[in-house]
Amino acid sequence: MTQLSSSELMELEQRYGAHNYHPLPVVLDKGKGAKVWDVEGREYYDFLSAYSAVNQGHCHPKIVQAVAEQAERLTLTSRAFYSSSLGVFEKYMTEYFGFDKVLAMNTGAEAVETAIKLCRKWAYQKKGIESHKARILVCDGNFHGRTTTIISFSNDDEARADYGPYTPGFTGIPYNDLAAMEKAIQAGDVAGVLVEPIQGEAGVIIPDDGFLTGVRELCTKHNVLMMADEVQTGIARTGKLLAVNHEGVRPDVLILGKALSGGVYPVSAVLADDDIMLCIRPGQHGSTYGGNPMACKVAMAALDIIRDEELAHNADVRGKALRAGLREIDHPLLKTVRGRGLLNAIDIEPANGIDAWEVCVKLAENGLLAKPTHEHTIRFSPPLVMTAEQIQECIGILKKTFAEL
Ligand code: IF1
Repeated sequence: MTQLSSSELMELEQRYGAHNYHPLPVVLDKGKGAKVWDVEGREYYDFLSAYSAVNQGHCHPKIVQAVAEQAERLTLTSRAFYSSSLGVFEKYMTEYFGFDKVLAMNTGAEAVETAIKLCRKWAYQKKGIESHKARILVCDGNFHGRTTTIISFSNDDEARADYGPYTPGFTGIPYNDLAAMEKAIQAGDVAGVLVEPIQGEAGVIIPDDGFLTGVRELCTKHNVLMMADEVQTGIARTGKLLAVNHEGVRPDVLILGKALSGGVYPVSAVLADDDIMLCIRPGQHGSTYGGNPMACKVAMAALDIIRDEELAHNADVRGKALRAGLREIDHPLLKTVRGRGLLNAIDIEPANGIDAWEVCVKLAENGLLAKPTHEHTIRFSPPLVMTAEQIQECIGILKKTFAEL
């Protein structure tokens, strides 16, 4: 079979695929570590990491090996039967993250849905909230996925318009506002608070120091579940295993996805202690693929790598170097630089017809792939396996690109 060109492949997606995305005009064919190659063989640094799913780098040999071995042995049993992988994975996960129990799903959105269902069960069975009255607090600017319930409590019009009727039971409060959170809790019937430790989609919004500690204290004080969505911030992305670790906070419900599989296979999970997790009983929740043998083996390999290669430490050090390099760029288009670990963003001040999209197109031409989030923000979240030399090379590309703009 002859290899189709980039333009032919883009044409196919345009012609036969739903138009639910607007990708940069780059057609990727291969990946290794922090780099990817397009079908014409051009090399790029990946500064998106599939939205923080590829923290371990592309095609990590240990994950690929786990897939290959398990693919030849057993891929799916469903949860109708036990498997030789699931219990081993569950023990590994609960010890790794320090919770009594884990519930495995596939995508981030499913894990968030799982947390919401778990929270509601707990509200009625343990907290004693009147049936159908439980409310969950969510933050303005949130992004937790794309199911009908999750977009119901989004305030991004693009994500939610014309998908109604919306699921009730969620109350929005400003992000990073503990007073508003306490007031909303005091209004009654609040079962849980769903929070991103750093808001990714909103543009890498980092709350004030003490915010997560404050959420924890309010939740404890009012007997409300703190649910941390670490789908994007977790698994070493921000320089610690979890973003809540920056404040030494332990949520009641921990939601993981994306890099839990190193970008190889969809694996997500919810962790909680017995008092909460055992509120869901047989038949009340699940998924055909959730906790399948491939997922279990892939996730354990992905988490081994995080620990063995000290990727949290690497994210911390490389992130500091990246921000230092970005702050040396003195250019009217570049307004602000922020981030934690390797979850970073810059804000662009559009001028002379050049906006964030155009900056990303130019970066791609110079061999670095990043994507705007919202109109004026560009996220920089490379794989955590970046070496010191590679990050300096990337800073060079960034400097060169701004100099050309
Ligand atoms: C898309 C953003 C990233 C997430 C958090 C749950 C999920 C996500 C905190 C759901 C997913 C994605 C999905 C992707 C774009 C993306 C994203 F720009 F929207 F914000 F990562 F930065 N919780 N995030 O960030 O996980 O069901 O997708 O596995 O195109 O929708 P999922």
